[in-house]
Amino acid sequence: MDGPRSVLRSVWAGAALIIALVAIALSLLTLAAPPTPARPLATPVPVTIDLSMLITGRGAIGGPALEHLFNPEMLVVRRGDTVRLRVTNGTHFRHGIEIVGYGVRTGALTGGTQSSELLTFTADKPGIFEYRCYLPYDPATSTCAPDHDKMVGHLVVVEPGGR
Ligand SMILES: [Cu+2]
Repeated sequence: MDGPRSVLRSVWAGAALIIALVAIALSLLTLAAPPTPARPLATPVPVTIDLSMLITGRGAIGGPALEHLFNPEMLVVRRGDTVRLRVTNGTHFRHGIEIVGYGVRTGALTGGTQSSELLTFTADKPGIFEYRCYLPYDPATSTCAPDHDKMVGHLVVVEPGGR
């Protein structure tokens, strides 16, 4: 006894079944789709960076410094960058800085006058490079200080990808 109501119910049931099947098929397709590969980070374009460094002392405010240092004691740049490093001597003694392995150094920077020099180089070698004062301690000429051997810092040249 199929009355019009029963036919209508069958049609609705059929439609619901089809919708459910389509939904299941779509969700299966989504699950089966290969994951989108992570997009690699864009490699940074080499830039020119301006950095500043002060040769300074620590300890005894208003009196002679107890120790001398390069501030900052570590510089981090990317390989390929052009570095413009302004080095200023803020101490009372003569100092000079050289980046070992990079063949870069200032002249002797006179103490007491805040003399400075701009070093420009391309950071073309990755790795860690020491920078240090290359003028040995000589009290007779006010050159460097007794803690000369402690005046070291590091230039860190990282790969552009960030390793
Ligand atoms: Cu020195």
